[in-house]
Amino acid sequence: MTQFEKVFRNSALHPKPVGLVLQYGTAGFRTNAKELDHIMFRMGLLAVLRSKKTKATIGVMVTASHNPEEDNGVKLVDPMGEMVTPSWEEYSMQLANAEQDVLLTALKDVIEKEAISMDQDANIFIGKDTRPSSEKLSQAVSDGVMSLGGHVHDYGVVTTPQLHFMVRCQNTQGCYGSPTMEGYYRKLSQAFVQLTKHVRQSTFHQWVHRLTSSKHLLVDGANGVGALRLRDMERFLQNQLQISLFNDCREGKLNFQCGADYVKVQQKPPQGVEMSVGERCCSFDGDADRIVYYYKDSDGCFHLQDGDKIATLIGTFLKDMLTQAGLDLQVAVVQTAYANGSSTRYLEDVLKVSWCTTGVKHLHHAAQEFDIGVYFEANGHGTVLFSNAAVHKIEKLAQDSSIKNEKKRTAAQLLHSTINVINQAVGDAISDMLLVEGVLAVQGLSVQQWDAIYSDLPNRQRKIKVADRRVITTTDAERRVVTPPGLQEAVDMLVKKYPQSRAFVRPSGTEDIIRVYAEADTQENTDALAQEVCLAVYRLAGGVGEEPKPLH
Ligand code: 16G
Ligand code: MG
Repeated sequence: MTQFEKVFRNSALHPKPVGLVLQYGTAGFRTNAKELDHIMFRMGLLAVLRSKKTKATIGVMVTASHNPEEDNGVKLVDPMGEMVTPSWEEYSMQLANAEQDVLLTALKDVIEKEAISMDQDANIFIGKDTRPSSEKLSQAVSDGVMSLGGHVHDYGVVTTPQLHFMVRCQNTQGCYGSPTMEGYYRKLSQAFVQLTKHVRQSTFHQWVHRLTSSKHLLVDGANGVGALRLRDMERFLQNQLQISLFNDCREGKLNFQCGADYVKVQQKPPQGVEMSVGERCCSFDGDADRIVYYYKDSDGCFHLQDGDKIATLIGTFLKDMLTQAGLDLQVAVVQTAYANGSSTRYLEDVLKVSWCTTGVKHLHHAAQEFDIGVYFEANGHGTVLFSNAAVHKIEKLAQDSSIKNEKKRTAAQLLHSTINVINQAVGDAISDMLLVEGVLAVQGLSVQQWDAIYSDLPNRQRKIKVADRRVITTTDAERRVVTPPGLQEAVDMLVKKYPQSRAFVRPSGTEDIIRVYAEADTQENTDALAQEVCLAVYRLAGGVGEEPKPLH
């Protein structure tokens, strides 16, 4: 039987419902798990082609992140651990949506367009989250890979960033680390222990003072894979961090009233976490590639420390360390239009700020432009990228035993530990958490002091249904509308009415709606602005259903 005959035969075991069309969204296919069996098989096929094309290991992660438990999805991982290149998203849709009888034609078309040598070996790493449907769906990915003669290494239940890490380790022949779970835990925790070692040297008194409180962290695992894998990691952390883990999969439902998305969107603490006043808490999302921090003050008020606050903490720390180490490297923070205006104002005074379109793949790409690129979406997706030249300079300085200036030597070593604690393949809740904890400890900052670096402007996000969301096109990192005519002018007029205000409008990449964002000096003004912008969208971009109403 030829390879293609085998694919044809096996594809019948994972049939596509006739007429079903699915889109590769901002971060892969994602929908109700019942609709995904054929998609998984076909993504297995595509991963084999991508592996043959790049002559490298490719990853396939089965997860629907923060979506409800009954959904599922799939993300493809490119050789350096980044998300699959956008030109292949097209192919994934071609394969996903080909009816059963033309699947082979669609497959051969990709092979031809990309001039893929089918004699080349293919190696695929597979991971999955904790959803009940993930087991069967990841088996469908394996079937797809093996039908086309690829080798499978199944990592089982892992976080999305762990799978990205494995792919990067494998394709750098171990330079980035060892492609095993133990390799991941050891690399990150050793770097974290190194980071916190400097606390004792540099700020001994503060360290003693905070000995009990500063090491303690409450973690909401969203009842997902992040909780399981963080448990596994604890023993590697040598008591340098004491974790109280909640929503750890034992009772609650995945992402239900908990997790990073719930906390960010609802702006309130998750269910199931017992927070005391001033205690540092964080929430992961369902596949642990997002993190947000928060705490409760003595008046019982909830304070959210989202991706912007994390970027600010890390960006300014890196800048300080570079100055102390005397290294001439540029640090930039990449933000999207959702970044709170206060964070931008604060950051622009201290380092370079760059803008890009929503979605991790865009931020990652933009951050690669700099010696050190810190990127975070407000929703908690983010990481830090170091160019090869930056890694080289930092490593050289950290190992230079001739440096007599202790401050300089410590700064170089802290930078070196930062490189190793952060997962540069992709935003990683566990790795981001370790870096935040390390930076807070080194700088002797409490969660309140970190929060006080700047105060967020009140903000509001709304959704509007229109007949066709493609009528709205944007420019300038989605901060300005191009079409329909008149809409941007209307937004400009409205923004002028309120102090410190800003608003923008963009079509969602994950839902069939238009998103509206507004911020201003007070919550009242913010809500009034958001309402007026919603009305402008409704009137000028073909709103459907009832006119948007004020929220309160
Ligand atoms: C996806 C993206 C996230 C982005 C969001 C925007 C990844 C891994 N995830 O969840 O980065 O913020 O989409 O959704 O890229 P929207 O287009 O519906 O606003
Ligand atoms: Mg996620």
